Amino acid sequence: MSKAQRPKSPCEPREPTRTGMSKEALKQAYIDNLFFIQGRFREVATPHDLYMAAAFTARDRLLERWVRSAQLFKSSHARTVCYLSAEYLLGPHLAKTLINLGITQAAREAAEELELDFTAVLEEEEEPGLGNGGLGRLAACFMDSLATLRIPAIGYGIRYEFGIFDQRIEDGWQVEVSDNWLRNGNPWEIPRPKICFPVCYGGHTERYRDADDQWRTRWVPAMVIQGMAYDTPILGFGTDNVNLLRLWKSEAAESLDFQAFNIGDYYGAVHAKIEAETISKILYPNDEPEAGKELRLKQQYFFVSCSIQDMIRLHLNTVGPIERFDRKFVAQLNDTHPALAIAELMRLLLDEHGMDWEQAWGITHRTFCYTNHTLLPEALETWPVALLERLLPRHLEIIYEINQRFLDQVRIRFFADDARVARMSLIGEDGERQVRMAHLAVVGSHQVNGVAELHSELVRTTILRDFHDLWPERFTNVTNGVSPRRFIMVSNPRLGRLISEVCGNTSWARDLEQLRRLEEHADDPAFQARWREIKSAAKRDLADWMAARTGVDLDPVQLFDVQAKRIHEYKRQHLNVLHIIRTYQRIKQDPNHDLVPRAFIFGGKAAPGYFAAKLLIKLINAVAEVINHDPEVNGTIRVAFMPDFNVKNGQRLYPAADLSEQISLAGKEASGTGNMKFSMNGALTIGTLDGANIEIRRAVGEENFFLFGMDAETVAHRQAEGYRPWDHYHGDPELRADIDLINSGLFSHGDTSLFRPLTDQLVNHDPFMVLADYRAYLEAQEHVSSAYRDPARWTRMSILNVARMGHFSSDRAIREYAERIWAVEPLPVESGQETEH
Ligand code: CR6
Repeated sequence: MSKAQRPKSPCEPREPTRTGMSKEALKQAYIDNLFFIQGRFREVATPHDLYMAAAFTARDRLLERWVRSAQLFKSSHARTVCYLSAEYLLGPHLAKTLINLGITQAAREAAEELELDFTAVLEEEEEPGLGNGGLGRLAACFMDSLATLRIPAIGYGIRYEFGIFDQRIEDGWQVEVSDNWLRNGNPWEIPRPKICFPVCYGGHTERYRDADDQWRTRWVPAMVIQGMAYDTPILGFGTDNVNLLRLWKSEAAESLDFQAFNIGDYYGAVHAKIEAETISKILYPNDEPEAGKELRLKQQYFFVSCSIQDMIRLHLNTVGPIERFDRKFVAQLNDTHPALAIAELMRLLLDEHGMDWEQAWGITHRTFCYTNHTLLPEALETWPVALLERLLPRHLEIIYEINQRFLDQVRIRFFADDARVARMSLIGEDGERQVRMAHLAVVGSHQVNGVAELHSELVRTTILRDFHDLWPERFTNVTNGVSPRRFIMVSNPRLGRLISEVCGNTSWARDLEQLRRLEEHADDPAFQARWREIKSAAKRDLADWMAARTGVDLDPVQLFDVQAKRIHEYKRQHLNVLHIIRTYQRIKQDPNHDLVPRAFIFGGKAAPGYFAAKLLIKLINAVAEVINHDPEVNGTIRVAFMPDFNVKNGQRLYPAADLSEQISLAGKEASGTGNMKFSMNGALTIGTLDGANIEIRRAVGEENFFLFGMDAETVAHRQAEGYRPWDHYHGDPELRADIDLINSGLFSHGDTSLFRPLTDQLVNHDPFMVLADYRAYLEAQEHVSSAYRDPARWTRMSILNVARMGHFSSDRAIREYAERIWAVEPLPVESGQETEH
């Protein structure tokens, strides 16, 4: 009798079926979860039922570790990081959770024995799109790394009912479809009906004398709603540490409902409920002016108020007293969206806990840190004073007081410098009076960081220069990173397996510097052949997917040239299009022109209200239509637009890319993280000296990176002296021919006006200096082509790119935050059962 068949003796330790990690336990758990949670059995289960059963099976194992983590964190009084972010772009949970649990192989085998298509089960998951782009994805990578590094942390955010819209392409135009991601239920979250907090809006403030005869302020709000917690456990890789992502959903405060019902105002009660629920209804797309978006401000306050109240509750339940709050928690503001947390913590300490200003300010200031993610003036948040006064009158008073005390400091330090005082004030006085959220965030934080070296430098020397003059020690840099679990292991399992083979095991995935060991194989022809086969396989997968979704045939022999990121003028997708048009014209002029065959692949969403970006999508698709159907091109080049670029689709793109387009105007992209994801998957970069490109180039070696274009300093000079795109248009016949071809109507069925807004903007204004970098870009693309003609050379460069990307793990970034900014230590949870790690 084999070991598996032998009945267990009652004294032999049994593997718990509900949370066991063996294939047998997983099979049983799977069937149980299909039946006991969903009332389904194999014969009638839909693909979604099958996915849910798998998700519950993984979740049970998360919860078991979560309880152990929570108990340890509570008893040890560990210092905890609270990451405050309005966005989390998590991506699908299932595959990542299995990897982090170390049971991917066992789960696959269990599925096969149950005659399930494991890949189809994974595909069934709809991702939570609770973010716009890089910033939200960064928050998700950071949550993954915090758990992997065993640092106690809570991520706080909003449980949007509708995340970022789904993108469809119709007649070449972007069409937005609402993202009803909760429609079929969310197996990864646990609702916490008992963890809810009141959130107030409107009304007025009153002065009164307290029991000790001290003057105090009280806020008499006009409206109260409540926020309820939904918790998602986040497990680290190769550890049993589980952290919490706590997202708030808005709802009507029950007492109010009943009150209205009692006095007979049934419709009023229903109305209040709808109004309350609206607050966490929808994620706002960025790249659109916030002006007048009152609901957005309500959202921001909603989630920070719930989060700060929750932190205080947790603190008082464990260590207390309130005076030691900042020893228990450090709170990171992910951009200025949560900056009202500073005023909210002050309010609670002053008005609810009776503290005096100095003490409350000391705690607040020691609690918060702020990350800036943009230099673009239109993305720097400000809120009209009048709106704050109406919605959050007490917070405005507090902001005024913070400002007054702060400006007194400025006046002492910089005597009689009124211009400086006006520049630094938390209140902008030009035009309608505005609260400058970045200034509030800097004044209320003890550390401020940018997200790449160049960006941090520009933060210090441009937008926050005055603040840097005052408090140089407050400013620092932490270059972004991405999770190698998500962006290698989950996205590119073939590459992951090869790396594990070279490194001997999977520990590289939490110690990414081990990728260096690939270097010794960079010139080995056999290894190179395997490397190329992995890339080709990913290209075939992508080609199949694209053919099925878009009808465009891509040939894996072509160089896959990919630009996938939000569509924005500063990212210069139009520069890429001009190169495509140039290539097309060369083919037309000389069909025998010896070209490296290329597939130009784009992906990205445009903000629904950003016309220029939407027109760019139309242009890409219009150019694709003409080129892909031109018999003279004969498939040498192809242009394709991947619809609905999100984490899941990104996972199809990164492994398949040969070339990564990182071509923003220098000084505009704070960091970029797509640049890291591509390079980690063996794509070479064509890029400017912008954001983290600079550090990536330094890491992988200048000879393994296709650099072009002006640097940030040159850009600043040229703009200062008066940049005239017109001169480039007239001075460069090829450039002129490319732009004229767009204007000719060739790509728009003869309509010569369709793309005029775009070409006129380029020729007359060109704020992102596309024309100035055009020629350098074409030259760099020539270098790309000649390198690609030499497969041994290209493969070597590709291997070296991956080998040298260790620095860009989000684990490294989190280690820097932990050591330099947060002063937190790992707290390992005792390991339970054996896994694949
Ligand atoms: N849009 C930056 O533009 C950066 C991420 C994360 C961005 C991008 O360069 O990599 O943040 N900024 O730091 C904002 O969202 C404000 C982004 O994603």
